[in-house]
Amino acid sequence: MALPHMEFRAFVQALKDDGDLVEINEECDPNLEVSAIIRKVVESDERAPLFNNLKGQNGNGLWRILGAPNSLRSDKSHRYGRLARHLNLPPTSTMKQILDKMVSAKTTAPIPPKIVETGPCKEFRLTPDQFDLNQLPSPTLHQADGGKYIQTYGMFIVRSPDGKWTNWSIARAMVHDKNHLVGPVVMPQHIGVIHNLWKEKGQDMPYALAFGVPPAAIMAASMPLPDGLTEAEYIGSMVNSPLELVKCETNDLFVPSTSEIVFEGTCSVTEKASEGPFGEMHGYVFKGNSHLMPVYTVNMITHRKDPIMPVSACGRLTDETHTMIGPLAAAEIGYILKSNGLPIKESFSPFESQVTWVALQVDTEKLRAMKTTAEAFCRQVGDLIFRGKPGFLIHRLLLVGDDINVYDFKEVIWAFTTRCRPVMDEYSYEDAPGFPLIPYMGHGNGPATKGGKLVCDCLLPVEYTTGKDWEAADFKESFSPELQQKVLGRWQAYGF
Ligand code: 4VP
Repeated sequence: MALPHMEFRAFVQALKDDGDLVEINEECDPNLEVSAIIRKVVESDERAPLFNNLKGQNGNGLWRILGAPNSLRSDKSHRYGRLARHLNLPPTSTMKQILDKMVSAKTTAPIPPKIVETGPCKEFRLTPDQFDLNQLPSPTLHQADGGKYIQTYGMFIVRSPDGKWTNWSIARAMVHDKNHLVGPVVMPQHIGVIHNLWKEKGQDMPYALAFGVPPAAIMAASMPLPDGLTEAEYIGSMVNSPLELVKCETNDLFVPSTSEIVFEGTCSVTEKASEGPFGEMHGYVFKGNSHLMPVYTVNMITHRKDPIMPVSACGRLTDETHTMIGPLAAAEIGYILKSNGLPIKESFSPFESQVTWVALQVDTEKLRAMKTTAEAFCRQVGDLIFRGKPGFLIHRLLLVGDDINVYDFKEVIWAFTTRCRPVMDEYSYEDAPGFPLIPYMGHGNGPATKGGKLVCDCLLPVEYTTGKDWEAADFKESFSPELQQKVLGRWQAYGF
């Protein structure tokens, strides 16, 4: 078996070996019961549940379900162990080590995938007369959802009509009828960009939807990489070996050979159906909130033996929409700023902001050497990020000094509340594209798709000129190292 980051089945085994899996052999109902369990799991950083016995499985089951595939662990020393296992990193890795790995492929040569003749994903093959998506254990994830959200952690594979760009991404989709899905295919997401290219040609867009793909692949599929970049090659470079892909049965797309389940078909450029509502990443499901979205026809399903369908029951903290979407956007944002010569050291999206913020740690020595002004610097940052796709989901960029660890929300919120003067130190972007899924956008007072964005300057003016002129009123900065050592050395003797 391949290493866990290269094969989903090996990843599930790695979680088991780590003591990070609960195998549930009792029958569970994919209609809400499975999701209620996953929700309890992610809200308490519990071990990932593997549902081996889904109601309706006998005869119609087809798949098992792995819930919470990339959520947090409660053991602080392995907090990001599930993310680390996606990338072949030690389970004790820090978020910085994980994000550094994700951007490592920026500076190495792309490694194209290797095409193989066949693979485990071809073990079983079902034509439309042999399946009914409504009869299969497609999960209902929140009671107000508009359908069965079968697609929350699978990877869509689409290609531009000229064949030059193959995009891998996650986008949600629900069951429409026995052989159709429906889901948002929207700008500026790359699946929306490529769908528009097919629409211009007047042809439906071929797609593959691969569930249980190599974990390294799903990480890259969740990162807002540049337009035109083919994720498969980026991942090859990131893991330093080519990914093995096999051709679909009914179109010319290629899927990871070890995928658990593959749907193949076309996404219509003309036919739409009602989609939503769906309990989303910000923690809400707005009742009755449905929209017309493109319909996907499923022409073929292939799968492994006893396949495992990964499911993200997203909502309130902390699930895959937080552990992946925010940090991976932050990594890309940090990379863009650095490669434009700006003195940014670290970049992270605090979960506590429901991943609507990105905190940027500034190298203030380099900032001072720039001899810039607060306004000019903040505008440089905002213009680069809020006008581009990687900043689409983010509504607040916080600039903080070197003394603030951006991976620690307690530090970020301290800097924000004490150093950023409301209004005067905030630079607004009312014309930038906005993320309609955030409740204050889509269900707020202003336009749903525009504005509501700020750069918040949490640097005090001296940090731009002469440097920090304060000491934190805390244990680390307000007492000499000798006194700190003395206190720590005698801590138990004091009676603590
Ligand atoms: C349109 C983007 C988008 C991003 C994350 C998510 O959970 C839903 C939609």
